Order: sequence, then C-alpha cells, then structure tokens
Amino acid sequence: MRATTLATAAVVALASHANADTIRIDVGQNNALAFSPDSVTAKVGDILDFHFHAINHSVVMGDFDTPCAPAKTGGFFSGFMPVSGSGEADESFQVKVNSTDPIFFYCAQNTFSHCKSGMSGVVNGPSSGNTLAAYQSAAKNVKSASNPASVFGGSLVADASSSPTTSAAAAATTSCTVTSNSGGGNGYKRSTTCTSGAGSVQVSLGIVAAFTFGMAILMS
Ligand SMILES: *[C@@H]1O[C@H](CO)[C@@H](O)[C@H](O)[C@H]1NC(C)=O
Ligand SMILES: *[C@@H]1O[C@H](CO)[C@@H](O)[C@H](O)[C@H]1NC(C)=O
Ligand SMILES: [Cu+2]
Repeated sequence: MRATTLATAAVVALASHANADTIRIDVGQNNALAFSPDSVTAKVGDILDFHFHAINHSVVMGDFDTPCAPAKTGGFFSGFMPVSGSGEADESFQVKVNSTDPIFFYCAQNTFSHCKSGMSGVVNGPSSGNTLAAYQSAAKNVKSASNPASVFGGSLVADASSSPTTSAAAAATTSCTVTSNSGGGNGYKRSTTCTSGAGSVQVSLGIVAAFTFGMAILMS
C-alpha cells in the first residue's frame, strides 16, 4: 500500500516534469569571478541549479536597469556560500523558471567587487538591447553590490558533487529546504530541514524528544 502510494507519487512527479531540464550553473569555478555558463536558455518549469565554488559567492536575481542590486519584485537570493579549500559548497541553490522573460543574476560578494568585475549572468537574454554585455558594462560604474536580507526564491539542495562526507547516493536523495533565516550584520544564519529516504536525523530527534517528555512526566 505504502509502496504503491510512493510509486504513484513518483509517476506523477515524473509526468509533470517530463520536459523540465535542470540547468547547472557553476559559480566561481576555477577561482574565476564568473558564472559558467553565464548565459543560458531556459523554458518554463526548468530548474536553474547553482553550484558554489570557493571562496564565498552568492547568487541574487537583479533587474537590468539596476546592476548589482536585487530585483524590485520577486527574485531570489541564495545567501553567501563560503567554501574553504577546494570543492563545492554542501548545497546547491535551485530556482524554478516561471517565464521566458530575461532573468539577470549576479554575485553580491563585495570583497574584490565580484558584480562590478563582471560576475553576473542572464537567463533568456536578448541578443541586442538589454544584453548581458550591457549589464556587465553598467555594473562597472556601481559602487558596491547589495543583497536581500535573507535567503528566498529557491531551495538549498544537498550537492552530490561536493566533497562528500556522506555517500553520493545518500546525498543525491537528500533534499533540504530553508525554513528560517535571519540576517544580522554581515552574517547569515540558515536553518534547513532535510528529508531523505532514511530520514534518520529527524526521526531520532523525535524519539529523543518523546523520551525526554516521557521522563519529565515520570519524574514530576
Ligand atoms: C518561480 O516561482 C517560485 C514559486 O513561487 C519561486 O520560488 C521562484 O523564485 C520563482 N522563480 C523566479 C526566477 O522568480
Ligand atoms: C561570506 O561573505 C559574506 C558577505 O561579504 C560575509 O558576510 C560572510 O562573513 C562571509 N563568510 C565567510 C565564512 O567568510
Ligand atoms: Cu562571487
């Protein structure tokens, strides 16, 4: 019964994403202050999958008219994703594409002026007029980049290609969602909820909580 329900859910999920592609975009790969690729074509339903490399990058959706500043309506922000050493951050940031309108995005790291230095990209950018080249050129005149106060507009998902402490298979089936954020000063605290096939963390926490609660009753 349970297996049937799960199988049905999987079929429904596959059917509704039959044409959707996941588009990988590397952020700061090989120490470049760049997104690679920095120009992609996507259709409605596709997922932009940002993978963060050293040292400390982010991705923010912006507007063409105001380079290196967050979009005035909607948008997304991954938070800063520090990576010590080499490799990738533990989580990638996935954003769903909801229209084929151009989406400009940039990195908000001001140490070494990432956005100003050309660390930006576009989804479905036009070939003339409001191009990525024009955005990057205008970005050179911006004093500093800014970012939203908290992570939003996408999901942080366990990155199977980061240097793993868990098995690749486990990482691939684990999905983490941001549940709360607080931006204070320069720091960003993230609280994530992760679900996986095993679900061991949450289950065991639940047992500990129930046990503690039971003990409290017994001892009162
Ligand atoms: C698309 O819609 C989802 C759900 O409302 C939102 O989280 C996401 O940020 C949107 N994508 C873009 C590129 O704005
Ligand atoms: C990453 O960069 C952000 C923004 O500059 C900063 O607030 C944060 O402290 C940095 N994190 C680390 C670990 O350096
Ligand atoms: Cu950057």
